Amino acid sequence: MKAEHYVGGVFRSDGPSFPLIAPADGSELGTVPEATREVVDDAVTAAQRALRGSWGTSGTEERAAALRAVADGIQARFDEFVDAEVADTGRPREFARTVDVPRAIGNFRAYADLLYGRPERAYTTQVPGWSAGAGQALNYTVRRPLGVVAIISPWNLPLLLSTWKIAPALACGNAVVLKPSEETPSTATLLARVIAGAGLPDGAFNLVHGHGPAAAGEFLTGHPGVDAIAFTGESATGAAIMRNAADHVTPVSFELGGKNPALVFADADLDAAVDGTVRSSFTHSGQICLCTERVYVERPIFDEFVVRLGERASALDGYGPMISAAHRDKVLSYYRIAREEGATVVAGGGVPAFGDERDTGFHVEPTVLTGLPETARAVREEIFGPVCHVAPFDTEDEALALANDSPYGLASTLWTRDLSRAHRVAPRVETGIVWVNCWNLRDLRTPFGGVKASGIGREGGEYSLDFFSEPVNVCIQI
Ligand code: NAD
Ligand code: 6OD
Repeated sequence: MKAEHYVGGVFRSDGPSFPLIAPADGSELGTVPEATREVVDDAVTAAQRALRGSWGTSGTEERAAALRAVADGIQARFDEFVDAEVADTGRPREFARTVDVPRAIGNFRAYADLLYGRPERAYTTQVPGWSAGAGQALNYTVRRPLGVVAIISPWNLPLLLSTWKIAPALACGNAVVLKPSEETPSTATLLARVIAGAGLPDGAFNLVHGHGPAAAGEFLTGHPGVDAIAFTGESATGAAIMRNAADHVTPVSFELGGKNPALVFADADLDAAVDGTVRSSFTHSGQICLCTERVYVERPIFDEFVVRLGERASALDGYGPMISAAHRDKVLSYYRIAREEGATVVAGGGVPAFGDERDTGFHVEPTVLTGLPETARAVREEIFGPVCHVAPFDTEDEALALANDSPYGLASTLWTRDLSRAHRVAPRVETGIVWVNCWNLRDLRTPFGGVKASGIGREGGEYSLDFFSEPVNVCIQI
């Protein structure tokens, strides 16, 4: 797959480029064009032109049909999307086949359904009103697109997370400029090919590749022609984007980092809690923002839980690599820091030796740690690798205090058979999502997002439609 920009309906790859490295074995997959300021300007101008043209006056049915055509187009090239995501990320093929590509299709279908199902909710609501001293009035609300939306996406779920924003942005009638992660450009390029064949007017969707700081990402998020920014990535990057966007007071929707806690109560189904924690800590080698990195276990079952989790982590195989050599080194540096801070390494803690081509890739071992104080860097900072620290607690209040003592607040997981406890504890955990006896069970209509340093705003269903459109009050005196 050759990475290309897609600007105003034209594919191009002019200008400088950089190599794309396969994390599975360190080989070079190809090159990626680096968008200059001029390419970014062209993309924003093309988006503005689309809004002044037929896209700007498109109706909900037309847009829903366009979203369905994109979903069908991804479905028709399903295996190409799987191949591209596997090559860029090194993830297990099964993960791309069952998660990434089906969810991308689902993202477009979900927003097409929302438009068809409740067009009046997405675009108008009627409120008969009374205006004091001026007689009766009819007030109604029109939902208007924001304009040109910049979407900046990360490398960990490249297609899933970019389409999670592109679909609602287009559904609301915005024009999009996407800048995917420099590490994972391929499925975005393939998506542009699908969109090019799906009947959207030129400029409604644009794609520019490149890096973030002092490059395409910064050019785009500081661009005066950009009307809104939807970003997923690290919290520090979110802060940099906010500073850059401040001059133009550009609205932002942010999905940021996490240091997600799991609380395992002594009354939990232990098999389910161990299984669930293996999934929540080690899926995609811990490179999902929702992954658990802090596990708090009620003391009577602490020892057994640690032994069982350690055994399961040591037995894992078939897992994928870290996205890059730099990220592998970051994760390994936390393994070292944890040891220096006094951790007991129950499982993993190093680099696996496979005896095949994976040994030149960027793999690290699934790792279980215990024995660290809550002040330790390995307990407080997001590592974004296959690692969790397990600590004991004695009371429900202590468990909550431990879970909430974090600058982050994305997702948490509770394991308990006591329904009253689940209802009592869930609203007191300071995270945007609380899973009870499950993890990452998704309904695309529910509010998705984090509190504290984990984000601003919510995505999903009507929450995304609310961000990507502006309510305008129309007041008619009767
Ligand atoms: P990152 O912040 O390094 O990069 C994300 C994107 O931002 C990339 O496209 C990058 O090029 C761009 N970027 C970087 N600096 C920029 C700048 N100054 N201006 C504009 N754009 C810039 O994140 P990553 O390493 O790709 O992804 C991992 C991080 O993302 C983790 O912290 C993870 O928790 C977070 N994440 C959060 C969610 C969520 O839903 N909350 C989902 C996935 C990932
Ligand atoms: O499932 C989703 O909608 C979603 N946004 C997942 C994010 C995962 C973070 O890596």
